[in-house]
Amino acid sequence: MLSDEDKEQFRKLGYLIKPAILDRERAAAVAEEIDRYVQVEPGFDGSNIWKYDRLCELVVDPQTLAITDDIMGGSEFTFHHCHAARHDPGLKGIAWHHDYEQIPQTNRSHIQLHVLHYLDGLNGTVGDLLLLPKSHRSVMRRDAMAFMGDQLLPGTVVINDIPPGSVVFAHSALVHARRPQPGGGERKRYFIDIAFMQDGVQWPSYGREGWRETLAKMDRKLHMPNRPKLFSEDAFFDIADGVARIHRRPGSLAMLLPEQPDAERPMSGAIPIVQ
Ligand SMILES: O=C(O)CCC(=O)C(=O)O
Repeated sequence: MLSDEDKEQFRKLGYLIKPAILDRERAAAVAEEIDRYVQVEPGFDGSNIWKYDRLCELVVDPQTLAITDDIMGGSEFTFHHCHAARHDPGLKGIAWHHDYEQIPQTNRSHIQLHVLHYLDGLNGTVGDLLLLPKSHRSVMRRDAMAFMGDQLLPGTVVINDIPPGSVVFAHSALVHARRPQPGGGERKRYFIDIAFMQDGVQWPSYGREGWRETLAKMDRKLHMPNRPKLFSEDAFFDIADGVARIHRRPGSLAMLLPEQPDAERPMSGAIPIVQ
């Protein structure tokens, strides 16, 4: 599905843009569903996504899953969350941040992927997506760059001209921002993000409550026997437990971990980054 160049770009830069890969009818059907719940459920946060058929179909879209397989290097992966929103004129920006789920942030051993759908594309009105290439390989707090607001940083890639049905595949540790723009006009800003976690480590759950139920309901509804881990709760620990364990722990958390008798001891004091 992905060329070797695509895979290399994702590995090096942390993102890949696939223009117009969702056909117009699919995109329109998903947008219609979003229009409906914007009215009835403005606080939608994805935890009851199983109620929304078009969004569920998007989560298991064969093309998306095939690209995700390639990005994950063939290892299995698990669904974490799906957010969906219609951005109208006046939308606020979001300062530089990343969305890699890890408590505390210490390494980038496994891939978390954000699949960002822009159903109506981006055209420089309402809001642009800003990406900071290569930043997915640095380890930092999610809000470490927020003090920069949405100012352009050296190397920033501005995404403000992509056709309807475009999808951006971004490593979740890639630092990014949303830059607000006045206007809107005919085209709305429909935005959906779907996150997948690579198999091999346990990840923080999506939210504190109801995540097991969400996964179980998605599993029952979408039934993907050839992807047994896609909606498995075993991929997660409860985020509330993770947060509580580090809360107000001062200093170096390393000494709270059990010793690794066979661990190689680096010659210098430098901490090897697990990439
Ligand atoms: O609206 C966008 O294009 C990006 C939003 C964003 O930064 C996020 O969902 O983390």
